[in-house]
Amino acid sequence: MKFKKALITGITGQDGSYLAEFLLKKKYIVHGIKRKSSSFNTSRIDHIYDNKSYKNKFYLHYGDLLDPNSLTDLINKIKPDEIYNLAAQSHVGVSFQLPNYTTQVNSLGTLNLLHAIYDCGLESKTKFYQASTSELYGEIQESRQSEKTSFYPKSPYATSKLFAYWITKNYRESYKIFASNGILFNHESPRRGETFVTRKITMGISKIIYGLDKCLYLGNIYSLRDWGHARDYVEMCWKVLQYKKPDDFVIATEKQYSVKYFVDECFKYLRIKIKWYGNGLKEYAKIVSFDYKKYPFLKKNMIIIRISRKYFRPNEVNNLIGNASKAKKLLKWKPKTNIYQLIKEMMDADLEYTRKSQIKYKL
Ligand code: NAP
Ligand code: F7E
Repeated sequence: MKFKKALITGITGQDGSYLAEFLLKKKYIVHGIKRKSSSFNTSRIDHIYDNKSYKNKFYLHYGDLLDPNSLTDLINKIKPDEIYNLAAQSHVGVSFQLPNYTTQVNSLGTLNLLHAIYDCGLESKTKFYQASTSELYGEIQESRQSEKTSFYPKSPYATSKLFAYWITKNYRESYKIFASNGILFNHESPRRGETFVTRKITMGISKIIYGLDKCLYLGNIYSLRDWGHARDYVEMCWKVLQYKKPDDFVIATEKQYSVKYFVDECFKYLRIKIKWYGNGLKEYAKIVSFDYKKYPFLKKNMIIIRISRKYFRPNEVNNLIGNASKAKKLLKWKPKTNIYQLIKEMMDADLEYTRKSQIKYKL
């Protein structure tokens, strides 16, 4: 039997790790590109690498989206059936500080990959998935954003991804490459980077509960997002490439919540009562009541959340909610995880992680 070969860029990231697991279960041979780093950057995929049943099925290669030679060499050698381009400088806030670098990786990096497919003469063999984003909608032009909604990017990150979206379409039209965009709304998990807001909240609360920190500082808590689970969304990345023709799809839960609501629901799940006071930069939340035996490091009236100017962006995307009707109809999309299940999974994982590191810390 001939197994399909997939090449994943960004395999060491949140989505890359879930996608690798998903494709291996589907009997793919999975190749991943990791970049050179001065310390280990494979913690999200070490369990796959160490799994003996994936021997000769899972390969890691050094490469970088900014090094076209490394991409052409790998694509030529592997001749993948499917490429998933998940690598990116993916932090919107950071993109304001690194606009040039973000543009090189996210825009030119995508072009480098597409052109490598063309250079290797694999236009009719290799399908290409581009990790596009709801950030393209930025200043929203329609109350619910679909594939037909106009884009209005509001950050260097979103602008760089706009180029990547269009160059993917260009290579589809010009060279008949099966190249598709998945326009994914925010998706989170216990593997989410710790500087994205959901993980920052679940990790921050866990540290306070175990006495390793005192207060969590946030930016715009009134920002509204459509949050799904990364595990559900990588299945859709795969489905986008299994569709009968290359196309663009919005993937979203179609439900919207504020950052403040996410915070409130985390505390509700933990059965810790908090109360908000003040407004603007002076808004804060205090602990009102909790189980003293369960949470010995907490104190009544302790200020647990404060707002910091540091986490506001020069240009904010205030309000995103997707319309995923097309994916629902054509790809049979149905989100499996709601926000409460997501919060439970993230809180449980971070409490356990922090409990273990606290023991290590004390030793
Ligand atoms: P992530 O956790 O930040 O992972 C990004 C990955 O890209 C990491 O593996 C990183 O390597 C790699 N990378 C960065 N620069 C690179 C370069 N120059 N060459 C090669 N690899 C490089 O992101 P994610 O949340 O998994 O998101 C996956 C993709 O979907 C990204 O393109 C993101 O922009 C897009 N997206 C994400 C969301 C979301 O809500 N998560 C929504 C829409 C679109 P290191 O591990 O070495 O840093
Ligand atoms: O911010 C607000 C912040 O950084 C969400 C990336 O995966 O999804 C992600 O981009 C909201 C923003 O994600 C803090 O201002 C408040 O309004 O978790 P985030 P993002 O910017 O939506 C899209 C779809 C992608 O494509 C990106 O790759 O939360 N917020 N206080 C905060 N955000 C952060 N990071 N930290 C705060 O303290």
